[in-house]
Formats: sequence, C-alpha cells, structure tokens
Amino acid sequence: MEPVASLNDIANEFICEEIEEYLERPDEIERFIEMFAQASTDMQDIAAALIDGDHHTVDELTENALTEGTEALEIMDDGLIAGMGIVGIKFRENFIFVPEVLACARAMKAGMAHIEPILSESGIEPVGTVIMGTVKGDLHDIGKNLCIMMLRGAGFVVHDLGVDTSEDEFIEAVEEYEAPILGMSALLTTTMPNMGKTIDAFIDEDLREEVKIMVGGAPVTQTFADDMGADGYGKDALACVALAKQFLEETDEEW
Ligand code: B12
Repeated sequence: MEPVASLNDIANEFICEEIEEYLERPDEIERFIEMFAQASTDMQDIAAALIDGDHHTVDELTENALTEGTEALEIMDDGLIAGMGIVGIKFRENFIFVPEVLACARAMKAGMAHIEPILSESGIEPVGTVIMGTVKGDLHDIGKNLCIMMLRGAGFVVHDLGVDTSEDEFIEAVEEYEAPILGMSALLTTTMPNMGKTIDAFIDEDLREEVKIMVGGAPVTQTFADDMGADGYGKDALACVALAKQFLEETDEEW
C-alpha cells in the first residue's frame, strides 16, 4: 500500500495552516494533503499566493516558474486549480465571502494570463470550430476559460461567448460560425437547468442534429448531462478536449 502523505510532507507553512484551520471533512483533508505533498514547493507557493488573493505574487511566481522550465499544465493543475480548491471550500463553509473570492479569482487570472499563450499555441492547422459559453444567469468563467485555452492548444478555433449566455446567443453563434461543436459551462445548481433549456431550444429550432453539445462545470455530472440530452460531459479541461476530438471523429464518420 502507498504510504499516506501527512502535513509534514508539505513545505509551505501557509498551506499547512490553511488545511488545519479550514478543512474539516476527512476525505477533503486527505485529498488536499496528497495533492500538495506531491506538488513542488514552487507550485505550493503559487497556490498559497492564490489562496491569499495576492495577484501580484501569483503573477510573479507564475512567470518565474515558466522561465525556470515548469510546464504550463503543471502550474495550472498543481498551483492554480489546487489553490482555488481550498478557496472553494472556505467559501462553501462561510470562512470567506464574495469580495475575498473575487480577489482569488483575480489572482487566478493573473496566473492564467502567463500560461494562456503557451496552452493556446497549437502550431497546427485548425481542426474544427467550437462555440463555448457560460450559461444564462451564471458569471463563473475561470473553468470555461481554461477549457478554451486547452481547446485552442489542440488546434480548435474557439468562439468565446463569455458569461450569462442566452439560448438565442448560443443558437446564433452556432449558425453564424457553422460550428459542429458547442460547449456550455455552469457552476451554479440554479443555472445548470439552463443547459437543458438551451438543448431544448436547439431542438425547437430543428438544429439539434447539426451540433454536438458538451457540458461541464463543478456541479455538473454525467447523469445530469445524460438526463438533459447532452452528447457528452467533461470533468476538466483535458476531458473537454478529448470530447471535442471524439465529436470531430464522429461527425467525420457521419459525413
Ligand atoms: C471563483 C468563484 C466565484 C467568483 C467567480 C469569478 C469568475 N470570474 O469566474 C465570484 C466571486 C464572482 C463568484 C460568485 C458567485 N458564486 Co461562486 N464560486 C467560485 C469558486 C470558489 C471557484 C470556481 C472556479 O473558478 N473553479 C476553478 C475552475 C478551474 O473549476 P471549474 O469552474 O469547475 O472548471 C473546470 C471543470 O468544471 C471543467 N469545466 C468547466 N466548464 C466546462 C465546460 C465544458 C463544456 C467541459 C467539458 C468542462 C468544463 O473544466 C474546468 C477546468 O478543469 C466556486 C467553488 C467551487 N468549488 O467550484 C464557487 C461556487 C461555484 N460559487 C457559488 C456561489 C453560491 C456563488 C454566488 C451565488 C455567491 C453570491 N452569494 O453572490 C455568486 C454567483 C454569481 C453568478 N451569478 O454567477 C457556489 C455555488 C453553489 C451551488 N450549489 O450552486 C460555489 C460552489 C461555492 C460554494 N460551495 O458555495 N464565485
């Protein structure tokens, strides 16, 4: 059996204190200790600055890590997303509120600004067009933006409709760009049903057969995606790219 990591395996003291002070569920404590114990000290430092809402430090540390040769994907997973995981729990448990989370989101974006050109740079011929947007009523865009970076890096042309996207806006974009793939993101249980409503709107317009629809976002599950009639669900940005590629193959076969 693999030895279980402990707080002693995490070099960054701020992270250790955050875990001790704010995490209560045993499964979450174990998951975050494992996650940070296997991350390099540089990644722990990026995560700590993000949790602290310090965008200047995230900006500087991300730039340094890239200069020193750290992979953009490692920074995204072990630094930025790992740090945001702690922020999410503190927010859920009411230890912090919207203003603090906004500061953390700003710090996340400061880091993403450095990794974006790298992840989006594909150097290959465009392979297909994807429309991406966060559904109506929902302003969360960090995860959607990570998916877009990765899709672009895989050679997709992505039209980003931003946040709070209505059913009509999705339909107009798919028609305008003749896009065979649509991706929708939702982070709120209250806005998740708008994914289903958008799918229904495509059916009403007789356009459902024209487009493959994928969905994602923290509260979305495979079951929810199946129930509302999506063609696929992806749990993260890598899964988003894998789905888009799978859709392209399926579309080619249909032709
Ligand atoms: C940052 C954040 C905010 C920021 C958003 C900033 C921004 N520009 O995005 C701000 C402060 C604005 C905010 C506001 C609110 N938030 Co908020 N927020 C978060 C937080 C902490 C992190 C979200 C995030 O960025 N995660 C990191 C990214 C990388 O992960 P991700 O989005 O899940 O994306 C990944 C995957 O899901 C997937 N993916 C995402 N989209 C797609 C799409 C496709 C097609 C595919 C295949 C994959 C995919 O790939 C991504 C990369 O790996 C979450 C906590 C959490 N656990 O998610 C709460 C959370 C989502 N928020 C929550 C709430 C309640 C709110 C507010 C209602 C608070 C309020 N009282 O005002 C408002 C709502 C505003 C609105 N109308 O949208 C709740 C939702 C609870 C619920 N059951 O619905 C959460 C879960 C926090 C909590 N536990 O209470 N929030």
